[in-house]
Amino acid sequence: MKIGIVCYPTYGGSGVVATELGKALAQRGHQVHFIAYKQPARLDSFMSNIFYHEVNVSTYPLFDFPPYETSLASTLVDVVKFEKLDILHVHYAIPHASAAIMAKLILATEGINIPVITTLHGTDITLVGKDSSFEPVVTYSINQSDGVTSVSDSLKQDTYRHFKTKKHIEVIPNFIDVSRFQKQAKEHFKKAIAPQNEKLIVHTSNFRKVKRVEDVIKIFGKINEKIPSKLLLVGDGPERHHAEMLCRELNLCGSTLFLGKQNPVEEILSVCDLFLMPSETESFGLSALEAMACQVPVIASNAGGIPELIQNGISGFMAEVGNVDEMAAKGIYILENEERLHQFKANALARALEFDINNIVPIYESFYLKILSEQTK
Ligand code: GMT
Repeated sequence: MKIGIVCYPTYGGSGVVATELGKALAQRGHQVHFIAYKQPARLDSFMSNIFYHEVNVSTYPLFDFPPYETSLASTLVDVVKFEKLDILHVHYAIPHASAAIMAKLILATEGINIPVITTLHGTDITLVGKDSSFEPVVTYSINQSDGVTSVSDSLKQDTYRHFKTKKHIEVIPNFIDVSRFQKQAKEHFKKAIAPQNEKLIVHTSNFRKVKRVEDVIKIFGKINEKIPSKLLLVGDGPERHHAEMLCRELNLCGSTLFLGKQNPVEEILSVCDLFLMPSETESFGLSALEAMACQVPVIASNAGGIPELIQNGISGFMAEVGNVDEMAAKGIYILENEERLHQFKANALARALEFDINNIVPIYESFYLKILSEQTK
């Protein structure tokens, strides 16, 4: 198949999933064309059947807001026509789905039918998409897509709750290449940051409000009172400043390390003992899956699609959003007993293996074939 993939090129979850999917599809013999405003971060090695098309947005003094969606739609028309794509798969509804539908309508006037698949990732539905400034366009784009997928059942139900659509939504969960995460733990790194063999607790995110990074600090503070430990904060974003302030206030600066954006994150995760994800909501929680693939159990909120990933009391624990006492208590429970910690680590990896790339990519492939076969009916 010749597949066009539209995504955000940044380190965000939807861009990572889209890029890893494209790379895996190329490995399975498909020709993959990425269309984005910048080369996707994870598109870091050459493959003869992967192509990248940059969307250039013209500027003009009149434009306070460069019309990205228009440029994207025009690029899609061009790439679909010139490369003779079979299918367009767009990740994150805003503005990718509406741009793809616009391209589809334009191509139809020339007798070209391009099936569009939209994958809903989370905030495009739960936070941003349902806002009345976007809702009618997102609804229309979902309804006009030839196929729609969501990364969890929870996100599917959220979509039905917030949008006027009866469209079938296929749930295809996030995935990772578990083998990539099976790195040898970097013992010298661990020794340098935890010389007294302290437990290592980690959080990775884009430090946005939805991640509740201040809860991460509070949970860590409570765990640290009982179990000597260090907190590694990986990533960066608008809430970092507040997190730093709280560390100072709680006197935790000596045991907290702000590591900033790190790639590859698995080298850090593989020396850690516990992952904290107290988010307000997560449609899936890809970062928790990455931690689990490195044998790190997770303490998370019982929100969104998280219960579809974490088995409570087996690969980690969940508590209500904001219940930092409960989250800390469960963290202490896992960390205070070596045998128990070992078991949780093994369980985390076992659960992650269920979401291995080799199990999930064929589901996308079958979905493409289903959508293509419906076109010819
Ligand atoms: O808001 C983010 O966390 C980034 C966002 C994205 O689209 O880049 O992540 C969402 O998509 C990921 C991949 O499908 C999911 O694993 C994340 O749970 C989801 N984030 C939220 O729902 C908050």
